[in-house]
Amino acid sequence: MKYAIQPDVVSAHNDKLASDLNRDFEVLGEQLSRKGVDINALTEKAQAFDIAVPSWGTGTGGTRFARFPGVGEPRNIFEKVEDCAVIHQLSGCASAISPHFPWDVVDDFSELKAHSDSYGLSWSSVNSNTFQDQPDQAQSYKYGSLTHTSAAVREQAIAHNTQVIEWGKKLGSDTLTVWVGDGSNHPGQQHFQRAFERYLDSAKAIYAALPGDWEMHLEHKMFEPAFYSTVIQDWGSNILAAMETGERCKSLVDLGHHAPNVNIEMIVSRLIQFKKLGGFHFNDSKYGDDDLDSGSIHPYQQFLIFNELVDAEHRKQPGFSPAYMLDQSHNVTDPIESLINSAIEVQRSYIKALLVDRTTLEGYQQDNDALMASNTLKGAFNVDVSPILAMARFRKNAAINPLATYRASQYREQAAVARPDTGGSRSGIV
Ligand code: LRH
Ligand code: MN
Ligand code: MN
Repeated sequence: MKYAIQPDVVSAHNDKLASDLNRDFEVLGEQLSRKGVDINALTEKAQAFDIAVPSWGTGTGGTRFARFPGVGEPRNIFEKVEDCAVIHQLSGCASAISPHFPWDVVDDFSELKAHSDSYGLSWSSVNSNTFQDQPDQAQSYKYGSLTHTSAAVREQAIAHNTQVIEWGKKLGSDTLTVWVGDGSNHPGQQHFQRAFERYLDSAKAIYAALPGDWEMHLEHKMFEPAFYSTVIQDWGSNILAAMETGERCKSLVDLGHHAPNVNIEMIVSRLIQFKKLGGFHFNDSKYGDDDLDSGSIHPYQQFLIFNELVDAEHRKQPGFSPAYMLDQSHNVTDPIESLINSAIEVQRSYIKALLVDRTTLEGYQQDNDALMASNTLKGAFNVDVSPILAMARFRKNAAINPLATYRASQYREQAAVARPDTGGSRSGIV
């Protein structure tokens, strides 16, 4: 097994912090035991938690106006894997990578797989891209892809998706995620029903190429790049498409893809109820599809989403196994730092949601005691579970303080030397 950062850098840092952590863990353990909660059981849950990292998140993002790359950014998928290895080594909770094609150019898949295997990383969902034109492509996606009025364009977009499935098989993935920007910019430009019918036909054609043990996840987004209407604009269109397409076709919730103030946790509940929750793209948002760091703006919303997820886990809801992934764009931070921080912030929401006393909450719901029901959730949210998260990392030989360890390792400074002509992977529009 290879390490992106020398293990003695991590252990030297951990040695300095271990005794303080043990004391904090003991104090929290005592507080929780008074509430009948076993801190070690929670720590095991934290150790088992894992969230995938998007390959495109390892480079600086940018906006429609500018991109300000940092130094030593990965120039290809092999270097992105190395950065993902850092994220997992220090956070202990991000062992899978989600690639995006053709942003990730791969000549030799077995070489890439051997590279990721050497770091103990695996591959989660594979993403197709029919929202941009590639230099060598015959048909343009200017007016859509899977929903285009021209059959030739739709066929090209379907063929790309089936190609992505083939590539995913070589990496050991088991999920295809499809997001299209198809829609219109002017009222009247597109016939709503016909466009949706074309989408369903295309989705069914892709689904027919899906291996029997794979899932297909459809991702909705309200607007952008289409600014008047988007074909898969909301969870309603999404679940309808997933239901029409097939049992293993499910909806994916990207937190930034909804209208402001929408109750995302209730959408999650509905999708769970109908066995259609495929997975998540975690990020945070203030205005639109901002792709800000997870939990940086609305940590309580993220907790309430996990409250629904833990509730489903608790009730052993049939068909419940959502895939967790980050989908962020980092404009002003070191992407490795943001991704480490965000993975831990999502893990934090999960552990806090596990603290909710479900029997007590159910009693308050039954008695219509709104205030105490709300306080039951707030009580769990207000617990600082940092010692549990740090202990989970320590027990997995990850870093007690990941960011301090990362900075001490000088990984970025070394990458700046090793990767002089830094690239970048993500355009401003997504
Ligand atoms: C679209 C999106 C989708 C894309 C990614 C790059 O806004 O969230 O998941 O694949 O960004
Ligand atoms: Mn997304
Ligand atoms: Mn997005």
